[in-house]
Amino acid sequence: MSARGLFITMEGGEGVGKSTNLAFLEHILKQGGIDVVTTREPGGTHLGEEVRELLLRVRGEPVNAVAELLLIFAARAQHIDELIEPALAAGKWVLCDRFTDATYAYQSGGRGVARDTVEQLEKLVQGKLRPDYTLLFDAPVEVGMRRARDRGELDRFEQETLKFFERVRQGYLQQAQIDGNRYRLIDAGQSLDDVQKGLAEFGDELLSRWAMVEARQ
Ligand code: Z5A
Repeated sequence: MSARGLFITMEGGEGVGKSTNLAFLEHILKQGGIDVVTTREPGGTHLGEEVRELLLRVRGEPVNAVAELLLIFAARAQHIDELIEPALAAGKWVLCDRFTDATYAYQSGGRGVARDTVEQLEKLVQGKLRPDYTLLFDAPVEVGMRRARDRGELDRFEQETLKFFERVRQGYLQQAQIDGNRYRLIDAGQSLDDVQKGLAEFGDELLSRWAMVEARQ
């Protein structure tokens, strides 16, 4: 029987390089012989991708912060049940572009929803499921905003203000302090080469630890 897979999440403000580096880490792990599933939030399932479209679309009316929060957790419940848990149980590793740390950072830090409300939904929807590792890509807000804007049209979140993204950044850094062991803080303001050198070391470290776990099975 294979061991339960690892659940690794990539987090950070917009444009910090999560998606680019998720693909890079996936490549390293696959080369190391790991069966990897990549996914994202909101999204990852048909239902989740439909919710993502609802959340990101630019709308004429303001979106209530609790409505936004509940949509995010609705998509997450489906994602866990349909994709994340079955993959982990089958010994696959799941690399996820954003997860609940994003909810603490955006909905609590950014929008001002009480932390306690997010905690309650986290317990309800996830039970004991938490990421094994979280890579937090941190860069000055202007850096990420510039990279996102260089890509063209902005979605509903990307149209937020500098102040909003400053609160999001602080929300993430606060998360990393609360649960320090799980996080790897990555300076995403460095060149992509330097970011990926650090990421390659992290990948090698995980692969050696995994080899020990497998040897014990
Ligand atoms: N959201 C939420 O509010 N609550 C939640 O619980 C969850 C999500 C789960 C969609 O997420 C929105 O959902 C998100 C928050 C909300 N909105 N925001 N903002 P998303 O992950 O799709 O959105 P995103 O942050 O806008 O993703 P992104 O813009 O695709 O950013 P990224 O993945 O971090 O960056 P990237 O695409 O890898 O890189 C951006 C560009 O920079 C690209 O051209 C790269 O080649 C370049 N890049 C990357 N790294 C470097 C370095 N180091 N140097 C130079 N250039 C670089």
